[in-house]
Amino acid sequence: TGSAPYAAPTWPAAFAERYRAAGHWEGLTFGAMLRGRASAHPDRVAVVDRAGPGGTRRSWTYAELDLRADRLAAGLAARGIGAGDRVVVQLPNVAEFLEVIFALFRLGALPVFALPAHRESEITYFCSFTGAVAYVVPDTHAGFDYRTLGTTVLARCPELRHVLVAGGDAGPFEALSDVPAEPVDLPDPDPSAVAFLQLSGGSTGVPKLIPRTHDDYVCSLRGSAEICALDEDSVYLCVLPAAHNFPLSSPGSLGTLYAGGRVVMCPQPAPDVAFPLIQDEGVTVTGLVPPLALAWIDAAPGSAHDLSTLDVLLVGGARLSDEAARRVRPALGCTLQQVFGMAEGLVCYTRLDDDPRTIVTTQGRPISPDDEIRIVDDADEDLPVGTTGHLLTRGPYTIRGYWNAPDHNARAFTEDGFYRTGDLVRLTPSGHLVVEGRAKDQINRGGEKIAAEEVENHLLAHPSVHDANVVGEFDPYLGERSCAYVIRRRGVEEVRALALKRFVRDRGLAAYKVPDRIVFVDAFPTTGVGKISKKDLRAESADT
Ligand code: J2J
Repeated sequence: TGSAPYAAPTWPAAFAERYRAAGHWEGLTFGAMLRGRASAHPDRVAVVDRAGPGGTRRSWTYAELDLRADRLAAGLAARGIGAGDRVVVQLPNVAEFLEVIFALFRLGALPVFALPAHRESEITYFCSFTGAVAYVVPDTHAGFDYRTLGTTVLARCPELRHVLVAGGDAGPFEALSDVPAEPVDLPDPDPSAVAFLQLSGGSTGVPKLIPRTHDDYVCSLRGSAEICALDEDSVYLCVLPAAHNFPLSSPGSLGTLYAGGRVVMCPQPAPDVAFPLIQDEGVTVTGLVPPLALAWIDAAPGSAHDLSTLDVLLVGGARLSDEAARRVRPALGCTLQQVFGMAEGLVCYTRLDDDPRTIVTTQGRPISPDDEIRIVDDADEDLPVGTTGHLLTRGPYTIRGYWNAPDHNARAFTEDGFYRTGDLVRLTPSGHLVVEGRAKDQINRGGEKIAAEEVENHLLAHPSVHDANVVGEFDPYLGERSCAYVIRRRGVEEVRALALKRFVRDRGLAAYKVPDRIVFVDAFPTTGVGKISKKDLRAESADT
């Protein structure tokens, strides 16, 4: 089928050999992984959600999920979707999310993971940049009609042939539930091939896409499942958007399936939705970003729900304060596990048996002994242990380059293949990492990443905007929120903050990227060499 040529830098042969020899790459595809679990324990429940008619409970066994993936793969194949094709998947936390991605894995087609919050700007970019042939959406979710988005995107992306709708009313499009067909024989894809494209938090004008292979991702799942002590009795609550790397793989829904456990899809992260699910489904483990962890800590003591099955709460995506970390066990009665990860690869966990101080004050240590860590200064020189510097990393599940982005790759990776994370960290004597800050031009809004440049470009499109700079500023709940400093253009009608926010939103940008605050200024502070100083802007915002 019509897969456009694409380039994803990969591991040099010597590294690939080493990773295979060490057993990091086991040659297992996602499709074969599910098949194996389904034949070992067909009747165990794989996934549960609340997306049945009228919000009722649904539950699929491993055998059912496996068969559904086969049937959907056959139906997609009949529509001309095949190996190498890209398919943008934008689903909320419903069981179909797993059905769709495993069907695509079986075909060797590449899911391109979008978040439910993404809108026209992001989705048309993903579709056109990847040359996607299909786009999978819910009918409606959280009050938004994805079919209208489907219509817009279809009109703007000539290579897109199918919009498939999961849910009650497909509108002008085909219902996902009408696609499945009698299973057909499909060759198992090459485990070293790219399996999907994950989204990068980004620090540039457009989001970068992350090519992950079966081999490298399964390595991360296996390590995560082990470190988080998952087994067949584990029940993982998927609270964060299912496609995000954290709830997908750390250990996430895929790590849970790897371990033969049960995934429970949580439609909303609020305690009044999640707590009843924990009680009714006997949830043992889940993962949250810090602001949600705080909301749960506050809600748990007064809650009528029994949370006693919960053993482990993973918190990551943004820095958890020591103070909040200390409150997890008293409030929720479970072990805190800090996780510092990235969609590009490297994931660090505190270990369940680490001493309480390490659990509260560090962001853990890498999954694999073959994760290589360097902490360097601005000139890429290694710093003494304990000194804060730029984190560089390389390893069996960390990418060697973004998808189709040679110029950016030259900056984002060292010549010998280390990924420049953009994080400022230090190493404790025990080998744990502490995240001290960030050097990348990104805002971490409670775990949701915003590339400053992407938002600046949208602001600059307004006729009354002369120049714009977006920086992060302190927020007591989110940790960080976004603030846009804007210089207005002279001689044209003055734009106000509210109108400018609406302008950005109307350009089809995800709501979390719309600046929380807009400040109009006459000039930006500059550095000695005349470059705009974001550091000074951040300091300025702290004073206002
Ligand atoms: C400080 N900053 C953190 C932490 C991520 C597991 C968990 C999280 C992600 C994720 C992930 C942090 N303290 N505990 O993919 O598998 C910031 C860093 C990092 C960036 C990556 C996973 N945990 N961060 O958050 O790709 O700046 O992945 O480089 O969205 O989040 O963002 P993302």
